Amino acid sequence: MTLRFLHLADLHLDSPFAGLEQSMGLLPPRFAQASLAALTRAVDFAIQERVDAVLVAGDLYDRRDRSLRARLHWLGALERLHAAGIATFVAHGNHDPYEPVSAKAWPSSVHTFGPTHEEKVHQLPDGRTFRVQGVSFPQAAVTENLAVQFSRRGSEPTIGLLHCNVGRESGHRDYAPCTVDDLSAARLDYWALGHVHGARQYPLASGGLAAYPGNLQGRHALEPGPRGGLLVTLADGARPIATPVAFDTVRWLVRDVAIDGLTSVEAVAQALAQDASSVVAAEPDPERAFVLRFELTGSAPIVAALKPSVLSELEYGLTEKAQRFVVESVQLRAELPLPLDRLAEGGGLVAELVPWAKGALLQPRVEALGARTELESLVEALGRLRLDTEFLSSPEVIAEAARRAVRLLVEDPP
Ligand SMILES: [Mn+2]
Repeated sequence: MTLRFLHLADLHLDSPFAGLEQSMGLLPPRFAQASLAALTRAVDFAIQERVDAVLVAGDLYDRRDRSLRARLHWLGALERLHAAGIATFVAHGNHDPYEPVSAKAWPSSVHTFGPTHEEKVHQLPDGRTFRVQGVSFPQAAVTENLAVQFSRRGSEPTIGLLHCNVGRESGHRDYAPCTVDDLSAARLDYWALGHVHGARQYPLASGGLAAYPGNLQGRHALEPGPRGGLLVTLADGARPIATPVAFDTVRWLVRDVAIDGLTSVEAVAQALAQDASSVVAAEPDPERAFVLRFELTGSAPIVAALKPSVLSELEYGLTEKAQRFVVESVQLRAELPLPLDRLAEGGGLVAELVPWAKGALLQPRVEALGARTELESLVEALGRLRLDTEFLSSPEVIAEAARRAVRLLVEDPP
């Protein structure tokens, strides 16, 4: 017997984009409606693929007040699935803790898990049967391990639906913490997880699979790249297969643009416009738009002209004309070049420091600084400059110290 599910989590419906508040008025409506449009795409996919069920592992809504627009859009999605004969299973998370009233308007094909763990045995029209266990967050902050409440109760394929933090991932609130071993011990076939916004898959020692699909639609620059759900196939005697499917209608990307060799702000603007065009041109889906964060890298004298106000102008200039992309920000990571070789000609301490400075500036990882003798001579050189050397505990710190030492020498030669 084979079953196919669409697994979604962290829809955060009607979530505003972070970092675009200033330019929201300039944006085409698709940017403000991205999270809702992504849900529409997920439902289109579920219907087209004729999946056996849709599993939703919490954080349907972004805010506790559950905007009416989000609720109506969610209801519309459920009604379409219902009309297509597809059951939906829902467990709530920390952004949308369980409220009995919320599910009242939903169609009868929606199975909502309450704040007490339970199992639902579900039979499809053709007689195939599977079990879904789940539990919803009763309030936002759940500190107990909910995974230990789950365990296999029958031979039918069994799925666990849970919003939780596996392995206590940092960057996410440590709610319903549990371990991969806890998940394996329950001997379920598949764990449909929610909470962690990056996609993760954990093959379990029990033979099962636990997975986070990641969120349905990226919401800021730290959620870049494709976002969507998992198409899960459960077949007898095999580990489940979970295949990512992108549903995001607006994709966040962080773009590195090297400005070495560019000699004017206009040239920088052109480089950014060109990079944005290449992103759009490489996207096969004409409906997908982008939010870009540019990071200017490299080393060029033009850095001196790239003041914060100029960076904002670059940002707005690009966004104004955009239909398929907008710019969240233009960030300066590039450095002013230092006249190192000329400095070295002078000999003495400066010449001694130049190779270090080059290493620090040209090799960000500073592998060259790992060698012991070189390290000692740098510390000695810095000591002669009367810089505090006690804190030189890592290659990165040494690189930064070398950079400062060189700046000092440039500004105030010995
Ligand atoms: Mn979430």
